[in-house]
Parts: sequence; structure tokens; C-alpha cells
Amino acid sequence: MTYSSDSSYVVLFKTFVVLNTAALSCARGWYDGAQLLSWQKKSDRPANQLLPAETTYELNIDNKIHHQSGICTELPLIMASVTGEDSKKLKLYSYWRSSCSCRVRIALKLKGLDYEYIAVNLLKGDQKSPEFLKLNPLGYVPVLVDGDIVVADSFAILLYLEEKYPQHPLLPKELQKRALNYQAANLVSSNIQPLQNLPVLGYIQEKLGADEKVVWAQTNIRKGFAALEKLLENYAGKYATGNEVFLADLFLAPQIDGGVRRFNVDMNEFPLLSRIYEAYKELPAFEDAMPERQPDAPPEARA
Ligand SMILES: N[C@@H](CCC(=O)N[C@@H](CS)C(=O)NCC(=O)O)C(=O)O
Repeated sequence: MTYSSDSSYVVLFKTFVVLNTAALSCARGWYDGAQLLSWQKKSDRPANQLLPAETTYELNIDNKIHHQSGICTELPLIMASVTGEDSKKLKLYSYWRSSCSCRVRIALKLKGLDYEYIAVNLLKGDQKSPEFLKLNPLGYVPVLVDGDIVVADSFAILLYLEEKYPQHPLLPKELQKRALNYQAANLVSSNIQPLQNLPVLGYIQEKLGADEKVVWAQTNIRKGFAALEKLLENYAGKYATGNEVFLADLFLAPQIDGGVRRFNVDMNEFPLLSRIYEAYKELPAFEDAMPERQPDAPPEARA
């Protein structure tokens, strides 16, 4: 949090005083680049046995009216959520088992970016709600919201993050290796994952039955994995394109994980992919991004 005018505000906010009228009127001024012009207490809910007291305030910040509620002692946090860091926090719309969301979760961790996880339940159809379709008209996760910027599609999100937050680069400097990363990532993103996406599998199951669905998914994953084994054989080190983690790894880790755990693909055919899959398990950024660690994972899936 930064304050641009009066240092007494810092003391005021940091000590988290119980707010009363006097404290609030002191809070008028500049806050994180935004000006709090006026405020008004709108309603009070008295504390009871189950709920703490809650107050609703109307705040005029930069001539925009915001209504915020909270327990009285937390008003500094409420103001921060309107004007400050909370509203600037990245938001990721994600589904625990979505491999496309997992790619982005890994990148956010690698780049050390804090974010709010917003669960979209694909099985319940949340992705088809009018609110979500405003974010991504295709109705797919992941979607990243960074302030006013909304980016859908994992590849687009990763390239966006790479440009805006260059720490821990996802692309190598060397052009050939960079191209290899694009190719491997796109092979997963265009030639494997779309063929085993939920709507496709649902359609095959409906038309041809559950067994055909599994055969279809395994066939396409194996075809893609066979190509990746050849593509990477002269470049792989500890990871897909050498001894550093790059873009290709972000696509491979969730795809291999899904192949093994959801579709029972026999990995004996793919020694290189099996080896790098083991290496990913040593990396906290990868492990934390895996489906079973996500807040919306059902209890039976949790690690
Ligand atoms: N190319 C997109 C594909 C996104 C995608 O297929 N997302 C899946 C989950 S991995 C999804 O949201 N499916 C919607 C559904 O099942 O209805 C990306 O890379 O983000």
C-alpha cells in the first residue's frame, strides 16, 4: 500500500484502529493514486451471536460512487479493496482439473504473481453463464483479469504475462529453442488437448459409447506424445527443451498428468516424457498448480 499525501494516514491505516466518524473524516485524501472525496455511513448491522457488526459505507472515490460493507474494524481493508492493491490483484478464472488453467497457474507461480482464484465449475455449466461469457465468449477457462485487461486462452495469457511480467522468462533467448518451445506448446494446445476436451468426449460418449470415448482420447494423446518424443529427443535435458523450465514444460506437465491419471495412457512407450514428468514433480511451482491442490478440487481428489 502506498499513500501519496499525508503520512498520518499511514499510521491511521496501519494501526487498524476501530473506525469511528472522526477516523473516517481523517481518511479523506489520496490513497494509492485515487482520491477519496467523501464518504457516508449508510447502514449498520448490529452484532449478534452469529455475525459481527457490519457497516455499509458509500465512498466517493475520484467522483465514482462505491458501496462497500464490512465489519467496522476492517474499514481500512474495505477501502483498500476499492482503491488499492486488492482491486489490482490478478484474477484467474479456473477449474481444478482444467489442464489449460494449470498451464497458467504454473506461470503465475513461477513469476511469483499473487492472484485470486475464481472457480468455474465446468461440470455444473458455470462457463455458460452470461457473466462468464462476457469474459470469454467461447465459454472456456482459463481467463485472466489484470485490472481492466481481460485475456482468455492459456497461450494468449502466457504470452501476455511474459510481456507484462518478465521475471522468470518463459521463453529462451536462443531463437531455435524459442521456436521449439512454441512448437511443443502448440502441439499440446492444438493437437492433443482440444481432442480430449469435455464437450468432445461428451459428444463421442453420446454417439458411440463410453468405451469409444476412452479409446478416442488415448489414441489422440498417444499420437501427440509420440510426436513430442521425436521432436524433443535432441534437445531435452532435465526438462523438455534443456535444463531450464520454459513454455513447453507448462503445456507438457498438465498434459502428461492428465494422460496418466485421467486417461490411463501407458507411459512405457514414452521414456523421455516419463523422465521429464518425474522432474516436474520436484518443482513446487508445478506441484502447487496440479489439480488436486486447487481450492475447488473435491475432497476425494485432494492430495
Ligand atoms: N485453447 C484454449 C482451450 C481452453 C479449453 O479447452 N478449456 C477447457 C478446460 S481445459 C474448457 O473450459 N472447457 C469448457 C467445457 O468443457 O465446456 C486454451 O488454451 O485456453
